[in-house]
Amino acid sequence: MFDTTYDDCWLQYEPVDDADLAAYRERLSHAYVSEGAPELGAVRAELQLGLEGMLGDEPHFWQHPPRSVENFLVIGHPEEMRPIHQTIDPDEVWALEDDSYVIRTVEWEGQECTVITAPNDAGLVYGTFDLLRRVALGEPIDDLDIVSEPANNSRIINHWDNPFRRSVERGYAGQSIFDWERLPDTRQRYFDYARLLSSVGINGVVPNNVNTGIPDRPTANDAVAERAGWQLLERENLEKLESLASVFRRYGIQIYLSVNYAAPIRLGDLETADPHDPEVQQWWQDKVDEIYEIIPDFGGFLVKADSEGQPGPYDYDRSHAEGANVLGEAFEGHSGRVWWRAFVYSEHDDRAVQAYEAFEHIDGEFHEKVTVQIKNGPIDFQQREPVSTLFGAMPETDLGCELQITGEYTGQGVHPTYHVPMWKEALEFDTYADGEGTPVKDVLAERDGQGIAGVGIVGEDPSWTGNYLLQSNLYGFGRLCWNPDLETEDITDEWVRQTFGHDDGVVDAVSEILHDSWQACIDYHTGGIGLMHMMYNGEEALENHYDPAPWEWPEYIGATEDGIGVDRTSEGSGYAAQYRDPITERYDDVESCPKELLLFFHHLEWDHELEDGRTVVQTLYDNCHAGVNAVREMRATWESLEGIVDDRRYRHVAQRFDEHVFQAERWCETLCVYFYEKSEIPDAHGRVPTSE
Ligand code: GCW
Repeated sequence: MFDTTYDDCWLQYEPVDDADLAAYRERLSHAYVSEGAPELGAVRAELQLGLEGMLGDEPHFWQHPPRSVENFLVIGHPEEMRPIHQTIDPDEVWALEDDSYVIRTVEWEGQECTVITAPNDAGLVYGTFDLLRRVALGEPIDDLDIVSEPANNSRIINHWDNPFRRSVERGYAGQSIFDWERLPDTRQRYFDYARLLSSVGINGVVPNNVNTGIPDRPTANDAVAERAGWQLLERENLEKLESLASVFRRYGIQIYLSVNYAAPIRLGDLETADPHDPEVQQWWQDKVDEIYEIIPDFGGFLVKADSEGQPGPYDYDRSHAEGANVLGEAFEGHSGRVWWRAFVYSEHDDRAVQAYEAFEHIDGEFHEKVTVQIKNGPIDFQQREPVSTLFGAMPETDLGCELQITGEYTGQGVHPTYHVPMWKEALEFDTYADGEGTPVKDVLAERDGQGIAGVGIVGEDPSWTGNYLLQSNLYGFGRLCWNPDLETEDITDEWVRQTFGHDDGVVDAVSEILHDSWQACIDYHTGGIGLMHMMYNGEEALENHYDPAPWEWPEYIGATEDGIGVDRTSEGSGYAAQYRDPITERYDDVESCPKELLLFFHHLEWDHELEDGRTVVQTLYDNCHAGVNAVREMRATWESLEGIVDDRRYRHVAQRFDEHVFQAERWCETLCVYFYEKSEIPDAHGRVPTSE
């Protein structure tokens, strides 16, 4: 089943430790698995693959409970098999959220069974992956009592893949894996991708870019150039989409589509896409009904409207609620919904304030089939941002959080920047939406129409993610969506062990690299006290947002001769005032504003002294250099694994570390020289060149 031209990621299924083999074999050699739904085929296939790899043999599958053995595995719905409903109260299982599962060791008629049961088919797949993960991690499975419910109802990957041309906007791992020319023919890679996602609990995939109308780079092939994402709503393409859906469905994952707001004009020959126009409403209704005839479990639409050149309701002087609701209404009576992005901004003195200005006042006006999808921060997936004010400002609206798994601003496919700690910080942030103790993760988990979306990272590269170490972000994203209470260190440990094995030296070294990577990334890209958005922005899609260019967008950093930072306090651009108290107060006051966000909220003199006695500019110099040193240490740590980690992955990562060190040095030098030229204050340690 494995195609050797690409990596197995964390589903390596390496043989377990000899000492544990007998215990696992005893419980897992015989399996009695329900039949019927496509998901159940996935359960069997995964058990075969996983157990053959880890225990040396695939299990024997029975079509009734095997009575001659002492132990067996049972997987099925609460009421369909005696070893399940005679040992576990079905009502306990039916009461669980969709996709949940129970794994329990039970005694049944003198035999011991490991039962996996769930309220829906997908839960059985997730439960199977959970059990296999325990084996891969070397954990005991002889006395299990697990009830696992996903905290977030929707756990979705947003691909920014451009169909037909197969490029990926902000993708750093090669071409898109989705081959629309050949669909409805499927590829093994779709199955393996679905397995990776399902193994960490993902339940939705949007396979096309939110930019449905803009090619991200020219192509020589006109036939390809003419076609774009908005055309996926055409019948012929919907049939191709059903083929993809049929693969993902086996793994409990629903397929969605990014759609263009002007689709009624582009595809439907209408003259307007005005949401108040009855013909427009009818057009969307007919289109959605048509989709459900073809794809009965369709997940819904994702929409980028009035943003970066995409059409939207503002074209007709309508609000985003009016714009979204015409789509939402079309989903009445269907299972899916509309994910409407809040990423809306235009020429403005401070971009940070804009999403709130566009959305906060229409809280409560959205149709129940609409979710407003908000990026974690107010700018754009920067190395570190404060948490978006909108999470605490729209109690009457279903909200989704958008995170970026791909590393657009965090070193792209080269720097192994681990995003899990950044996401934890965002999810744990207390919004005070319902008084103290209302973190973002609780706001999101509160209602069914909500959840977390992550901008995808995979491509055709054999590593899937451009750098083997970056697989950790896809893994961690899924695990956190399922359970945002997991600790970063535990997610890391799980990922490293499944990916590189249990050698203590390897586990420690790789974990250390990942845990140091985010702070290092912040330091050399920003100086660590709240600056951001200092990257190159050329026409070349592949090089964009990678190199340093602090002079390009002065409004984001507010650098002047006397100081640096942007006044976003209540007296300044007003961004801080969009939070609830006491957050506003905390950020407004330079004394209580957390140091890591200081220059995001305040414009301070270059020689303003911080708590530790160092000036602003000296702190920037020091942090930039600390970032470079950290990257050098990360590289040295990786190099200590030569000959221990397999050569293929070792060399791939080592080469990227050489590039990473080079790039971190370049960022550090470029930023420091810029700060020096603006401030004319030399580095106290003489590291920054002071003459041309
Ligand atoms: O981060 C910016 C990216 C764009 C992206 C946009 C968005 C898909 O630079 O490439 O477009 O955000 O989120 O819509």
